[in-house]
Amino acid sequence: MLKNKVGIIFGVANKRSIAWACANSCLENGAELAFTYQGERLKRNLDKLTAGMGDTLVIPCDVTNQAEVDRTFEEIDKRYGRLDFVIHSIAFAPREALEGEFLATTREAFLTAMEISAFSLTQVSLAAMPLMKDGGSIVTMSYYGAEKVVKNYNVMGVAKSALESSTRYLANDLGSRNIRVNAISAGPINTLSARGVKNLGSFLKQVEEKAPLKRNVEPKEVGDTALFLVSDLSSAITGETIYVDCGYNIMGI
Ligand code: 1JT
Repeated sequence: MLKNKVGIIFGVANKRSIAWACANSCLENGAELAFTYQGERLKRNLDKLTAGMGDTLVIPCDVTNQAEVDRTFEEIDKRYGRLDFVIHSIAFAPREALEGEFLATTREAFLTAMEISAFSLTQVSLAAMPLMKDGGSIVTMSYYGAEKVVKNYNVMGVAKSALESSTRYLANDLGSRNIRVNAISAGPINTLSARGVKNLGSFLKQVEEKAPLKRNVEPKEVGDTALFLVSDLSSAITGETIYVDCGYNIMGI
């Protein structure tokens, strides 16, 4: 499905990352992939995960550093001279901001969450654009807290709202180049990021009880949706937020 397509994946921290599930779905379908990481510790994880994959591009990219973002796409240009898709699976907010009242969010926490979790999609899309010569597809990850109040999600919910809105504005700007931009709103998954979250267990249990499918989402199901969105099967879908949440979001009481 992705034969002869080149993609780059932002946000693999370890084997449980949503980004890694996306990578596996894409690799099983013939894609050529490059990866970025933030920080030396995460480089070692990524080196281990990509060890069996031959000569894979693994590039440092802290999105708060514009020079690293520019260099990332220069490396892609040097190696492949083109790019077909981007999977953006990065977010951050200081731990203290993800508990207690949203009201107590500091300026610094707010700006950090917005910069890393929302602005980075625009930044990466602009840098990817010139390499997407035959059109392309950009996919990002959101969460239900963008749309409804979820206890403790706080400033991340505000950042995810901005991310989903950015998805629509970018889809409009890039549509004439046949570049599509979509978000996946995944149900809660027990990843490294989510592990710091108070009461994640109770959220997982709530989904099992309330979601139409009576279970939680598997990372592979998010990966397979990303595969669909970066493939030509979704050629008329852009600016959307697609829920991959076992139906949780459709339920009222
Ligand atoms: C971040 C973190 C972004 C955790 C995230 C996230 N998007 C989803 N999750 C999982 C989650 C988090 C909370 C939650 C439910 C699910 C942590 C690091 C910063 C970025 O609230 C109940 C808080």
